[in-house]
Amino acid sequence: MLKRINVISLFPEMFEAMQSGITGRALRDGLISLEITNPRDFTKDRHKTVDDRPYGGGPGMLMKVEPIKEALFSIKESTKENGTISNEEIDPQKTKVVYLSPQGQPLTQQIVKELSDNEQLILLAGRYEGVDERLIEHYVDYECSIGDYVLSGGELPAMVLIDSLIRLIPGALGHNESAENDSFYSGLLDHPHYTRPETLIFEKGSEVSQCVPEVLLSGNHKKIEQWRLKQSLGRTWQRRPDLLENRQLSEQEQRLLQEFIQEQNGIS
Ligand code: 9WO
Repeated sequence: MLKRINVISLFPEMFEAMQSGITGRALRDGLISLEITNPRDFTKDRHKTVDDRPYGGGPGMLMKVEPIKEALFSIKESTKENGTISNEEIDPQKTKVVYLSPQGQPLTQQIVKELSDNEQLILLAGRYEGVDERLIEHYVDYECSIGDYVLSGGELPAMVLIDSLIRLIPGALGHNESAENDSFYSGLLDHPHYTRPETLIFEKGSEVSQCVPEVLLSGNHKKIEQWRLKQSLGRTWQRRPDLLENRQLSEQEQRLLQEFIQEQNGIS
């Protein structure tokens, strides 16, 4: 069970964004603690230097090794002394250091679940062109990517990971936001959603109007549940067929998907 998330970042202010919404409530309720450590606070020169030149030359800089090392040590020391906010101890065997980078393993809901089995995660958010490889080899347990694009640093990916981790903590979501209903919980994409009004007219004076699917107004909860599952299966088949390759479909699911495909052929 995850109790403490530490982040090593040169831009601690960015993590104030976590104080909003579901993550903010979970932090205020003390379900988990989030602390940011700035390597700049561990520099020893009067210019507080946090970058250094790469061996081999070329443009760009790397993060200076010493301040990251010191930041990591200080987190490990404070964990020994304090454990969590509620003074429970943290098992050092259940601590992982995670580096966010485009070279890492792709992040999935399954990986988020596995990472949430630790008691403490220390996330390293890189800047510039990254960190010295030996630092990764020696301290980092898991290197993880949130997608195939380059950003200016690991902070946003770290926040993506933190958000997905906090959603899994019991009590972090209200009854109306249960994790079981989340897209990907069942390995499928979400079904479409509708709210009031029952008929939407997008252009004034136009005949073109959009209605809510009949079944959702029927009050027949069994039928509604079946329709939603069918839509989930159909959309996954249309948009992300790769997700179905790694998932066995039950007899009912196969039948619903066949119906979806049939109905679809009727339309186009
Ligand atoms: C910057 C750069 C500039 C010139 C030539 C090569 C270069 N590579 C990089 C680079 O990859 N910078 C990274 C910036 C270093 C590690 C932190 N940064 C980062 C992390 N960008 N994107 C991520 C990231 C992390 C997780 N998932 C997706 C993207």
